[in-house]
Amino acid sequence: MTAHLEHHNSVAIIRIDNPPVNGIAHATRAAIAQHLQNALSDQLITAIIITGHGIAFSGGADIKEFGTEKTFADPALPALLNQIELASKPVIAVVNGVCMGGGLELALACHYRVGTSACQLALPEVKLGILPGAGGTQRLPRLLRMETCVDMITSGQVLDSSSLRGTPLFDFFVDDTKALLGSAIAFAEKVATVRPIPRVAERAVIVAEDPSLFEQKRLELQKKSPFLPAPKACLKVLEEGTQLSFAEGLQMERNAFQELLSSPESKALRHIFVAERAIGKVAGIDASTPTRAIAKVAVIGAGTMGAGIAMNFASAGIPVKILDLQEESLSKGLYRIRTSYQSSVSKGKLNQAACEHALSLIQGVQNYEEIADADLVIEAVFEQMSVKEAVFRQLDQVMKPGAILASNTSTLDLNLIASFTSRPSDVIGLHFFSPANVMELLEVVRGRETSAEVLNTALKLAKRIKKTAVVAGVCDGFIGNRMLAQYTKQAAFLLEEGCTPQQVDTAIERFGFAMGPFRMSDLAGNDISWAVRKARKLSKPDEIYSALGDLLCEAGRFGQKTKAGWYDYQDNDRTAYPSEFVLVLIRQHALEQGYAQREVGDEEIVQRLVLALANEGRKIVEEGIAARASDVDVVYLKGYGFPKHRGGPMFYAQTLGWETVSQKLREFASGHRGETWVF
Ligand code: T1G
Repeated sequence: MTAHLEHHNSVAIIRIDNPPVNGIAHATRAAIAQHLQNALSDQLITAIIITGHGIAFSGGADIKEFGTEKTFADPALPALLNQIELASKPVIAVVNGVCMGGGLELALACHYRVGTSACQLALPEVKLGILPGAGGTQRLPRLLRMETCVDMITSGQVLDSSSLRGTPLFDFFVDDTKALLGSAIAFAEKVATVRPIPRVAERAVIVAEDPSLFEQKRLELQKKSPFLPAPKACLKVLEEGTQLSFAEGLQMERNAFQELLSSPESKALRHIFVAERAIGKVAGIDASTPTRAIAKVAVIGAGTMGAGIAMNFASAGIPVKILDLQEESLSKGLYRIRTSYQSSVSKGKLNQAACEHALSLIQGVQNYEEIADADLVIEAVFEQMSVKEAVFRQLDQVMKPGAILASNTSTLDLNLIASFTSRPSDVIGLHFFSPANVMELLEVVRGRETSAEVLNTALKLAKRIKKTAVVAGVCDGFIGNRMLAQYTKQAAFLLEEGCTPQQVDTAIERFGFAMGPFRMSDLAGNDISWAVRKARKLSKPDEIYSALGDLLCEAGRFGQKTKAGWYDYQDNDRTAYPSEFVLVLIRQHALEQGYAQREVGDEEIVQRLVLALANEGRKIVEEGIAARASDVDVVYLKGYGFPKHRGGPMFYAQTLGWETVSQKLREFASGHRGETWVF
């Protein structure tokens, strides 16, 4: 939580030391200020270096202090940076590692910057719903092209330090990272007597080469992130800074920073930042938990999911065999993979060499013996227990001892699947989301007997294939699909009460979802959920849900693939057109069932849908299926498109207040299909 001061002849070295990433907490700021003062008043010191201890220079202001009085407690970061900039002796930032946010702003306030390669530099505040609040928007444009500053600050993009070598941001660049500090000390001794001391604030702002830069970017940001105020605020502060003095620009930036810091969007994004890091804290797993080496993977089933799953491993450089007993589906699956990679190449997302390398790691096979030596096998066959049983009994016979047996099941009982084998502690669920090679979310389903070693191996492997892994217990639908079932159920009930599909979709899309439930269902295929309802009717005959979805499918309206679903569609056009047929179907159904019709406002539509998610999420946490509410948020943000500026269904409910939520749930329970509200 501090910083240390050491001397090297006439050079003082202030080393920021606040693990894990040298976040600039209040205590750190106070320590740096104290050491700076001591070095300035020490007659023997002619130059001062500031650097980081360990892997980072600094990951920025300490996010964990946001929302507390420590954020602005003296010395506030801007005041500290002002002290550095006005120091009477040269202060040199030695960027030894990650240098982000307030960390980069600190380096910018120094008089010189010494860099080395392979360090991450960014002003990522916009990802937290704020903007650089300690001079970053005013100092960076005095060193780098405005085009670079606009991209960096409005997107939070991370740049490698090497890409900035030779720009005015670095006064000296050391190739040999091991010699960084020694070389920097020599540099400090060289500039110790140079006067006047160079101050970034005294440089002129670099004007944009393209005068339409700001206008173009404004239009782009409005389209790309209409619900987030921070990107637009970043652009505004950069643009206005070109017309103001440095001091006026700092003040304007500070005002904008404080306004954003208190915004609901920033609170939501900061919640997500912490939530995404909390998911890795899993009961029974710690640094001492062993893992198994995963050098070879096998996938059973070459369908859409199996092919997508296999791509994740090949793209991560892990050889993978796809087994499908049907030659036609195997060749279809391999073809699907090749065209998917080629499509990424043609879109410029992948280079040809990487495409060929990934394809070289994928092999199609047609008998189980050929996958026996895999370290992990993932079953991705038809979602029916009898089919899973046959596969797992076969795997149990064939797979080498110690192989991990995973199922991609999206709803079925993993404990039952594990019972088909003699090694249930090696069985785990790896629930990928379609398209499996694109969607970031991975539900890692922990069976009753899944060993800690197997679970830990799956969590480490998820990082290797760039997935966000959330651990789920075993229940119908695990976390996301269980919540989705309640969401879609309420959507259909709203139709029975008098809403139209476009009214429901428009309301929830105004809330921030990219696509409402009915447009989404038409895209995914209404027949998919139809099959799930039919299967569930066998296991849960008393389950109450609207028959509208079944009536729609019985009319052959499966969605975009049949050019008719909840909406009508035209050839080569994905536009969803309101359907007169569907409106008649809905009204006829409501009439036959005797459902009273009424006007339902957008706010109620949103609350019925979002609180259905939160209500189910709360039960999922209470039952121990999810470890914490923020894990539920991560699932719904990463797997189901919950708008990130709202923080997640649980964060939304917590912000509303659970007492208010309960009051609204009681109201809903007294309304249409009230019996379905269990809370
Ligand atoms: N403050 C406090 N803790 C932080 C932190 C920060 N800035 N950054 C990371 N951590 C913690 C994180 O919570 C986790 O803790 C551990 O470090 C490892 O993180 C005025 C006000 C730096 C690139 O937005 O991008 O400066 O869970 O898993 O993958 O303008 O963390 O282990 O307890 O992500 O190696 C601006 C955010 C702040 C940078 C490292 N800075 N951090 O990635 O590790 S606002 C940021 C990152 C600001 C000024 C404003 C990444 C990383 P735990 P990790 P990583």
